[in-house]
Amino acid sequence: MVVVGAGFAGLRTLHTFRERGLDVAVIEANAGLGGVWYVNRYPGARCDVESYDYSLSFDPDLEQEWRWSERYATQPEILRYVEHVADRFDLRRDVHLDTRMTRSTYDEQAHRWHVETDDGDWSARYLVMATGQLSVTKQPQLQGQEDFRGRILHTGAWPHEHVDMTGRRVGVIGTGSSGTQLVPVLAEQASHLTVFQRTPNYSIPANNAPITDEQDAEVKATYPERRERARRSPSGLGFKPNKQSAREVAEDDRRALYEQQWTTAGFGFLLAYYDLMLDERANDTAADFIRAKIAEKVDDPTTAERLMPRGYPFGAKRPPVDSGYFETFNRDDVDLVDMRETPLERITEHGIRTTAGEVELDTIVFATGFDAMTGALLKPEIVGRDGLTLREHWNAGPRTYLGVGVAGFPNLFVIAGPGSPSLLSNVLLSIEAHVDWIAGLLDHAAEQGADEVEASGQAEADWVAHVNERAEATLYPRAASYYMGAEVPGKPQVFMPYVGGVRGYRRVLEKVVADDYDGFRFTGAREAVA
Ligand code: NA7
Repeated sequence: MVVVGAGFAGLRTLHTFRERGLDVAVIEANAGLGGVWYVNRYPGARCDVESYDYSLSFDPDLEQEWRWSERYATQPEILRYVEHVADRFDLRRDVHLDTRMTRSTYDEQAHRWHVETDDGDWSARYLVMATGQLSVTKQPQLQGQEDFRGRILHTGAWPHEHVDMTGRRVGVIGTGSSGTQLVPVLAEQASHLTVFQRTPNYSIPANNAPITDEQDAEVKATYPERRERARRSPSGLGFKPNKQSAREVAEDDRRALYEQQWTTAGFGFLLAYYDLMLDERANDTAADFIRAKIAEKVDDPTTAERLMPRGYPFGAKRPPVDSGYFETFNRDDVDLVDMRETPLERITEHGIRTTAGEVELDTIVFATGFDAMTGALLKPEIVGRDGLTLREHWNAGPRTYLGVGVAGFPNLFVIAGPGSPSLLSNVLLSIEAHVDWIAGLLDHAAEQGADEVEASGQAEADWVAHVNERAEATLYPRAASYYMGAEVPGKPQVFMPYVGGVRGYRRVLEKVVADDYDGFRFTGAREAVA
């Protein structure tokens, strides 16, 4: 088996399949392990899922021995955890760093993948794409960029050496999760910070805090229950959905619940009422609450107004979970430029020019995000049956069966791919669920004497229709988001993740198993066996 990517998904795949006796090689383009956590080294980078949940669940000893220091772990701490996991399970010996897959071709006679890299070729029965959902950075090509005399950085490709921002005038373009995490920390370092905002965001406070020994002991005493709660929750975060509608409760009660969620729940605020992502008027109540919070936090009313998201539902773009983002705009050395009022005209030699004039800068940081979900899958060329490339197959948007398999691409599996809950969930839990499920699928193939497993075209078409139908019943498609493919000009606009939730999705997977992996075709070396 060749696995592409040595982040959490690739390492978990390696461990699981090696334990089952397969020869597994992981190829990784970066010089180190960790995937997104290897490259997103910008100041302030941290996870927006709680540490105890954003961790691997397959080994109880690992759970017990690792000590998280904060409720939301920083990037360096997560990377240390990845390194620990790699050492603990002796994973490094099968990881080939600094190796990029350039092309993979399916051999229909041999039922094998021929994998080409920039450091030699591989042949494997199975090809697993564990390339992540947010790993290809979106690098804007702004007019005049090449004229800028200072330094341009991207949050998702942050330099490994220390970047000293002391005394620098810094401009940040982008106010998604990365920008929102970066801004308060950069403001402490830079002599002056200017934030260029295109779309305001409904950011929720993280309420981050150190983890005490008592808290750690408490979680560790009941870890299996916590994991089970997460698996049974729609988000994979363990939050129990509130069965009430936001519209059916008295205003005071609603405000009290929002207030409580606001100060405790982080991402779980989105689940305060079951219909926040289903009903526009229910959603408005949460959006109004957040706008009022922004007004409370930001002293200058004009700046507060500019920071308030409007015109798209709360949650339809992934909400950032911040630590002091809005409050940062109360500093004298931080400015907000609203690019809707004063659009960016060009990058100049000395900074950024908008219609309101030039802002002089020493450093520009692009916090402009990623070519989400499909970027890394379509970067190399993947050639399936009859010479069809994945790019051709997906020219109108990604098509998968269950987010795992692709018709016409036998023995190719995607971990947490488009069509799975992936980015709408605790992705670590979704990754582990996929790896274990694929293990069961390949066991079934072995029992059948099959060496070729392929999603059928009909199963794929039905799943794509189901994913779209479920998304259309929600408010998710009502924003220009990366869920929709709206983040990259020219990308097909299709809703990519499955909105049915972790729990609902698990039921689907269980049903497919109960129906003898319905939707997959199992073929032996010579003949179809099922
Ligand atoms: P996001 O969430 O995609 O945010 C990117 C931000 O950059 C967003 O505010 C964009 O505005 C802005 N952007 C993108 N391109 C441009 C250009 N050309 N000009 C101006 N502004 C631009 O990426 P993040 O890295 O913050 O977060 C990704 C995920 O990482 C996050 O959801 C978590 O899961 C962790 P827009 O909204 O498109 O108007």
